[in-house]
Amino acid sequence: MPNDGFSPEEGEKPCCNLSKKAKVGLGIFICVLVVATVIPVVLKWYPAPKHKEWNGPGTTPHFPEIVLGRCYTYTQVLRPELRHMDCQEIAKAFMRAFLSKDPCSSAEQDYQQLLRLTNQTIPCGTSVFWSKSNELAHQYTKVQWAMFTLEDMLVGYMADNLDWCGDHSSSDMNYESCPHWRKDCTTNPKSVFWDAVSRRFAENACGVVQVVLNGSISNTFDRNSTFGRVEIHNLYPGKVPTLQAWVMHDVGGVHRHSCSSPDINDLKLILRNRNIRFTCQDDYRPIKFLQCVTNSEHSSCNSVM
Ligand code: N1C
Repeated sequence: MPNDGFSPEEGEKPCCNLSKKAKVGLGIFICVLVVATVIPVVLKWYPAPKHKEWNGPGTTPHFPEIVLGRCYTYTQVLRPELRHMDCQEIAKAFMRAFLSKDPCSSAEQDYQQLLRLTNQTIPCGTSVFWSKSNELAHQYTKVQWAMFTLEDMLVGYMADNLDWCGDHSSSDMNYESCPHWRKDCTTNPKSVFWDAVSRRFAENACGVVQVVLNGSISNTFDRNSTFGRVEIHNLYPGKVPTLQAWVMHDVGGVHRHSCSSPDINDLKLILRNRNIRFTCQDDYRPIKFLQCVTNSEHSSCNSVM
């Protein structure tokens, strides 16, 4: 006889007019009900620690995976001479530098292990610095394969364009927000990182070094930029005889500053005091060529080609 859920099956006590299936179903229903009511109550009493809210963008989604992936891309594909580097350890050291820490008390010391693990030497005369000319400087080193910006080095390559921070009350990253360097604090994990790696990049430079500057903006040479505040002060005069500056102007853009501007003279004086020779050239042709690739019709590009 088909079980209609009401007629007791053979061998079952007649007390409950429920089939075995119905009882299991009821049991599951009660369990789900209990879990659904208990969990929210527990969470209300013991809420997960909420991250503090900051004014800067939060950690880039999938930050650990991106860092690890970039490390492998760099060491296995782009620069296989570095294939012996331990990307797992490098990525761990990166996380350890800022996780479970107050994101406004970051210190260069936190990145020492990462710096040690990513130590990389490049030939003398191949360092390229930049300020407010991020894209152009990297287009330049992309075609001049033997030249290196910091982002052409492993540590800079891993972190380029990413955001990250943690929180002292949690072992997770804060994906919601991170301290903004001006509105919250300068000693945040990202600013401290760029200062630390930029300092090392400058300290390790040797031979004639170059800097790509943006002559179309008001702060062509900015004493408060990473280049003006950190890098020029950490070049070793014994190792770096000359800094060559290329002051580039946007195609068809304004010429706010050129090599003869007082701002550039400022840079010259700082370097002279540090016993480093300074040379400067406006619209350096090899870089101007790159600008003209995408603006070939502009009249200022006629004389370049
Ligand atoms: O402050 P900047 O430029 O003068 O910094 C550029 C200078 C370069 O020579 C690099 O060696 O300092 C180094 N550097 C980076 O490589 C870098 N990559 C990404 C400094 N900052 C870097 N960033 C991010 O860009 C970082 O978040 C920092 O705050 C900006 C600085 O860019 P900028 O003002 O144009």
